[in-house]
Amino acid sequence: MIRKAWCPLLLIVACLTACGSSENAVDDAEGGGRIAADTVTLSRVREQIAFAWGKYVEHAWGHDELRPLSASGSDWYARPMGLTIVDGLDTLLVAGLHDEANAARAWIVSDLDLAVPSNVSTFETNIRVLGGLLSAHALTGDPILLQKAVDVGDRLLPAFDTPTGMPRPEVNLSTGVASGAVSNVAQIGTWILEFGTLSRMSGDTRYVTAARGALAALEASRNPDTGLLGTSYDVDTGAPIVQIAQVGGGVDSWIEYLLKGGLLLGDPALTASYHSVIDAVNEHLTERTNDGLWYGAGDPVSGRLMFPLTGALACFLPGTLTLGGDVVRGTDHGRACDVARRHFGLLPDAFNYRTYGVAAANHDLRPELVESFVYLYRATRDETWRERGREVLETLIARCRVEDGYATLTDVRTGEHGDAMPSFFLAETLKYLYLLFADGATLPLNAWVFNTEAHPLPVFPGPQRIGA
Ligand code: DMJ
Repeated sequence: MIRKAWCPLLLIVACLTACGSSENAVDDAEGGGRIAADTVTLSRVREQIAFAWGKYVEHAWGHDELRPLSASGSDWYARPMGLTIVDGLDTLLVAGLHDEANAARAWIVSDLDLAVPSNVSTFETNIRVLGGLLSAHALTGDPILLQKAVDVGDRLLPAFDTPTGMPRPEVNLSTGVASGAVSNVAQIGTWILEFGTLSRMSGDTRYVTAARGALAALEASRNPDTGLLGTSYDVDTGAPIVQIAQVGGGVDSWIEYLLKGGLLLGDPALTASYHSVIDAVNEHLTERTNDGLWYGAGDPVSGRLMFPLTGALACFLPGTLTLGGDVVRGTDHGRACDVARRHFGLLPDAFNYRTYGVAAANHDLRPELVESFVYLYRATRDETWRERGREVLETLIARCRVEDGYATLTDVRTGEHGDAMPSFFLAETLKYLYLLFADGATLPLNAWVFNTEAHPLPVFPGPQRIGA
C-alpha cells in the first residue's frame, strides 16, 4: 500500500487531470505536452542526482548539508533538520529514484524534529523545509508530510506578530520567540506560495492571511513616484534601512512571488501588483550593453540607476519575465546572463555587467540561470536554451564534481573548490536541469507553480481566492 502511495508518476499523472490549471505565458494545456524529452541528457542529469544524493547519504546522512571535500556533514543550527533530505526529496521523486525517495521520506517521518532550539531563519525554513514538505505531500499524497508541514507552519507564525505585519527574520522553533528588527524584501515577501498552499491543504486561513499582510506592507512601502522598493526595512516601524532598489539577492523572490502567487491562487490583485512592480523595474533599473539587456541597482526615490552590478542570483529574472508574458525581455536578459556565464565559465555571485569585473567571485552551485532556461525553453521551444543547459551541465561536471560530491567554487577565476554542497543544488539546480531535458508533460507549468526553492506546488481547482 505504502509503495503504491509512493509511486510519484501515478500521482503526477493523476494530478494532470485532477488539478487545476493557471493561465500563464509559458504552457497552455497542450503546449507543454508537445515537448519531447532529450533522453540522453536526461539520463546524464539523473546520474548526477543519484551521485550527489549518494555522497550525501554516505558521508552526511541526517546532517543539513554535505561537505564534499572533507567527506562529512555540516549543520546550520543546534540540531540538524536534514535540510538536504527535506529539500531534495521531490527531486528524487521527479527523477524516479524511488528507493532513495523512500529512504528520505522514512527519515522525515521518524527523525525530523522541528522543535529546533535555535533562532532559525524564517525565510530559509519556509522555502526549504515547508516548501519541500508541501511539494512532497502534493506529489505523493502522504498525510504525514502534511502534518509535518502544519507543524513547521505553526512554528513560523509567531514571526508575523509585528506592528507592520512584516515577519521577523528569525524565530526560535522550540520556544516560538521571534527576533530581529530589520529584514530584507525577499525575506518579508516570500511566503504566499507556501502559506497559501498550507492554508488550502489544511483549511486553516491563518497562514495565507499572514502572507498577504506581509505583501500588503511591502506594497504600502513602495515609493509613490518611482514604484520601487529599497532592499531592507525595519519590521516594527516600516522605515527603510538600505535604500537600494535592485532585483538580486535580498529582493528577488518578492517579485517572483507576486507573479506566481497570482498564478497559484488565481488572484488578479497579485498579478496586477507584479505587473506594476515589473513595469517600475523595467523603467528605472534596465541598461542595454552589447551583450543584451541588464538590470542594475538604483535609488528607489529618484529612480536613478546607480551601480551596474548583478550576479548569479539575479539571473532568475529572465524566467520570471517569461512566465509573466514578456518573452522579449526574458529572452534579451537571458541571453545577456548567458554571455556572462560563458565569459566566466560559471556565474559568480556579483559582477559588473559593463566590464565583467568581479565583485564576489564565488560560485555556489546556484540554480537561477538554468531555472530561466527552463521557462525560456518551454515558452519558445528554441533548442539554443537546451544547448546552453548542456554546456552548464558539462561545466558543472568538469569543474565542480569531486570524489565525494559536488563542490562550490570559492573563485570562478581560479576554480578553487569550497567545502560545501548547498541543499539547493539537489533541490533546484539538478531539478531544473532535469526539467530542461524532460518532456513537457513533466510538471507542466500550467498545473504546477514552483516556489523559490524549486518545489512544485499544485494549482488548485475550484474557487481560487482564499484568505483575501
Ligand atoms: C535558494 O535558496 C533560493 O533560490 C533563494 O530564492 C535564493 N537563494 C538560493 C539559490 O541561489
